[in-house]
Amino acid sequence: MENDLFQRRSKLATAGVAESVEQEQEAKVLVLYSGGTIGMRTNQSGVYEPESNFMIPELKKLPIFHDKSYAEKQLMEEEKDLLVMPLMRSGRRVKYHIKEYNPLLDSSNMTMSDWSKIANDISTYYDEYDGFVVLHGTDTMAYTASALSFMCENLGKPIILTGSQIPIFEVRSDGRDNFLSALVVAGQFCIPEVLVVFGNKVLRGNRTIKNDSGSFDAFISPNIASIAELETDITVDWSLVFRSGTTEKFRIHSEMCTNVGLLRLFPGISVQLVRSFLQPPMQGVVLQSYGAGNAPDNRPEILKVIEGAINLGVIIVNITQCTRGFVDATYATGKALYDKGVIPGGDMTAEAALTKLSYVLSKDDWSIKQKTKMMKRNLRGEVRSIHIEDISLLDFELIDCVAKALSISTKEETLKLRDALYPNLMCAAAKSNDTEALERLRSTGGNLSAGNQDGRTALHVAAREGHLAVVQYLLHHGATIHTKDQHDHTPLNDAIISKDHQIITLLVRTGAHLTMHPIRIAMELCSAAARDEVSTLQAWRAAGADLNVSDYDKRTPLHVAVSTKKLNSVRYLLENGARWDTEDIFENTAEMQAKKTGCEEILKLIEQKSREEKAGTSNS
Ligand code: ASN
Repeated sequence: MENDLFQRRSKLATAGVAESVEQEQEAKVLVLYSGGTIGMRTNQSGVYEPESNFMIPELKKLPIFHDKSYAEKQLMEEEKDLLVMPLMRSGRRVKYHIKEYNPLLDSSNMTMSDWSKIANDISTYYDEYDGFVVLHGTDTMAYTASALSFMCENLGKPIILTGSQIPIFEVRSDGRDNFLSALVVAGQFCIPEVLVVFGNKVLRGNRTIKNDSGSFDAFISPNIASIAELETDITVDWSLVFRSGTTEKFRIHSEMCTNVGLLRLFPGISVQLVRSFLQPPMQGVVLQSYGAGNAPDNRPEILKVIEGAINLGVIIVNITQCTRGFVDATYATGKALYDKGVIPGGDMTAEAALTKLSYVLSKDDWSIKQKTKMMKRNLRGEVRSIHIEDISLLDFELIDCVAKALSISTKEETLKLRDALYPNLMCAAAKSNDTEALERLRSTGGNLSAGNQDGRTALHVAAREGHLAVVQYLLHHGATIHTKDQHDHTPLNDAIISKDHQIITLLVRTGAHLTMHPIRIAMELCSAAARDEVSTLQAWRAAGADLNVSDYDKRTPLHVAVSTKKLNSVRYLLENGARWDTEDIFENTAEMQAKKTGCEEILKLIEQKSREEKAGTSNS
C-alpha cells in the first residue's frame, strides 16, 4: 500500500499537469470561517479574541495544511488562492478555499442572521465544491448545525462544522486535528448531512450537544451513535446516514422565525412566568419537562395557560431535560400535556427542537395544521421515528446464511460482510433493471448509496445501462447523486456515456452537475468533435457542459471540428452557441482554420453565423 503510494507520488512529481489531472482523485472543499476559538489569539488584556487576516497566511506555512511545492507546480492561474492538502493515503487530494467572515465572531455573539449568511454562502457555491467545512465557535455550534440541517433542503453534499477548545496556532491544540479531519471527511465521503466533526468523531449536527466546556471531546450525540469514528481507518456507518428521498434540487430556506423560545420547567415554577413567556409575539416554544416528558398535572392553572396559548396558535413541543432519552406518554403527568395539544418531541435535543420550530414556523405557505404535522415528522434525522433498536442488522437472512457458510460469528465480521455484499448486489440488481430486487435489499437495511470496491453505486450502474425506472426508484429513495467512483465519475458521467437524455435530464433536475476539471471536459468534447459524434456533444450539453470550453492549447471543440472537417459537428456547435472567433494559443480562430482547410461548406456555415450575428446586433 505504502509502496503503491510512493510509486504514485514519484510518478506525479515528474508528470505535467495533464498527468496529474488524469491520475489523482481530487476533491474541492469550501471552508467558511465564521470565527471561534480555533482562530483566536490572546489580546493585550490576556483573553482570547478572534483576529482577522491571520489564519490563512499562517496555515500556508504548515505543510500538513498546504503542500507548497504542489501548489506552485500544479495549480492553474485561477486556482492560486487555493490551499492544497498533501496527497492522502486514499489517493485523493483535497484542495480548499477559505472564505473568512468579517467580523469573525465568538459563537456566543452569533444570531439567526449569521446562520442565514452561512446557508446563503453554501447555496451560492454549492455546485463548485464537493463539500463544505464551517469553522465555528464551540459554544453555539450545536445550534448552528441544527439550524443549517433544516435550512438546507434536499442536501446532497456534506456540510461539516468544526472548531476547537484551544486556538490552532498554540503549541497544544485540538484545532489542527479537528480541522484536518473535517477537510478529509468533507473531501472523501459523500455524506449528505450537516455534521459536527470534533474529537475524532463524526456526529449528526442536529443530534449534537456541547457536553463539556473543557474537554477535547466536547460534543456528544446522546441519542444516536456516531456517523463515523476517526481512528486508523475512518469507518462510516452508512446505515445511519440520513437520506431525504427526494428528486428535488438543493435549495436553502434562509428566513427563520425569531419568535421562538426555550422554557425549562422547575419545581414550583409560577403561572405568571409561564403566562408571560407565552405572550405574543411568541409563536413557538420548546418546553423542557422532566424525565420522560412529565409536567405537574396538579397545577391546572399552568395547564390552562398552555392550552390557551395553543388555542391562539402557539406551537408547543415537549422535550426532556435529561441528556438522553425519549419523551412519551407513559405517565399521567406527561399525558396531561398532550391532552392540551402539546407535541411530543421524541428524543430531539433542545437545539434541534428550537431550530426546527424556527424553520417550520417561517414557512409562510404552511397552515398551522401543516406546521404541527411537520413538527411531528422526522425531517432531517433529528428525531427517532421508529424504534431502530428493534431492527437488528444481524437478523438479515441472506447475510446470516453467507456468514454461516464462511463460519463468521462476530458482529464486526458480520457487518463487514454486509458492507462487502450489499453494494455489489445492488449494482447487479441495477444492471439487470430489477427494481424489485433493489427494494428487497433496501427493505432489509441496504444502503442504496453505498459504493462497491470501485466506488460505483447502483445509480452509476443504472445510469450507464440507461435504466430510467431504476434511476427514478433510486432517486426517490434518496440515493445520492454526487458520489464519485474511483475514476472520479459521478452517475451523470455514466448517463453521458450512455447518451440517455431522459436520465441526464432527470439527474440534472435533481441537482447533478459536472464536477470534472474543465480541461478534461474540453478533451472529451474535442475528441467527440473529431469523431463527428454529434450525439455525444448533445449529451454533454444536456449535462450542462459549456461548448466553448478549451483544452491546454485553448482549442475549442469548434477548432477541432473545423480542422478535422467534421461538418455535422460544426453545424451542431454553431447552432448551439459555439464561438468561431476565439483564438487558441497559436492565435488561430476556427474561422481562420476553415479558410486554411478550404472546406467551402464549413466556411459558409461560419460566415452565415457571423452575418446573422452582425445583423442581430445592428438591429438591436
Ligand atoms: N467562546 C468560543 C466560541 O464559541 C468557544 C470555542 O470556540 N471553543 O466561539
